[in-house]
Amino acid sequence: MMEDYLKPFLKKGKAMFLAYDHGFEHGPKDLIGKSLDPEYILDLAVKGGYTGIILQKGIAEKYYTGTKYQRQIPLILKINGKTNLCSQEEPYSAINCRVEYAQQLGAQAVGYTIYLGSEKETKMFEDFGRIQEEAHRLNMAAIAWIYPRGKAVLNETSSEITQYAARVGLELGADLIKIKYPGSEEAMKEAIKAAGKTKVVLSGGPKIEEEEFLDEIKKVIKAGVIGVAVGRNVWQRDNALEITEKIKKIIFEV
Ligand code: FBP
Repeated sequence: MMEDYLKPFLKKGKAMFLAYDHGFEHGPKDLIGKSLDPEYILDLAVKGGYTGIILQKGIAEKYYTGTKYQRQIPLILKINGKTNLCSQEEPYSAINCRVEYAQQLGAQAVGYTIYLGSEKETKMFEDFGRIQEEAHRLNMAAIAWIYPRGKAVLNETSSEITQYAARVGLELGADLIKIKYPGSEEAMKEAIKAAGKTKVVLSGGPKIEEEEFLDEIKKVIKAGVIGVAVGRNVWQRDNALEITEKIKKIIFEV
């Protein structure tokens, strides 16, 4: 029987997550202006009505667990991570937190990045295999970021490879996958088909023009994603709350 592990994170069956693990993945250079402060981001997530916040362990421990935020917004704890300082040719992102500890910190889901096509993909499949079973044992959702990457991957966002990523997410037992925009509504539709009963959210990407970004969200929602997990396109702007309202309208008012 399939449990509804995603329930705490959905509103009307839809998801709007604020991602904030970039200080680790890209360095503080991404955290422009006020976004360097985790409390600013948590306030934004609550005020904006996000249905989940994505944090790494240290930020959860110091700014979320046992605070008012824990009562206000559900947590997806990202349990692996890497910096962009080392070679990105065959990426692997190491686990830095146990699923059980994520639960102790108040998380109801864990997130794990798989670099599909990397020479180290087998290790990531093993990791995620264990993580998914442990998460479900603890009644938590297992969310996979699936990013095709490595020398064998010629185009990280082609329609074909995005469908492959989506299918691997289903076959590995992810409750939800976070994938990048494959360039069109049609391509996203195909990826969603390949994902079967595994739900799909859009991964935001680097900051682009507001109109272009909102248009991308409209297209993927039409294609059938249940929502978005965004970071830079929201909190790298001065009008973070305003753009949040626009995103919310697109996701929830269809
Ligand atoms: P964005 O909306 O800012 O793209 O965030 C999504 C995300 O997956 C983050 O969770 C992560 O830190 C980042 O993108 C990784 O990006 P990449 O590996 O493509 O550089």
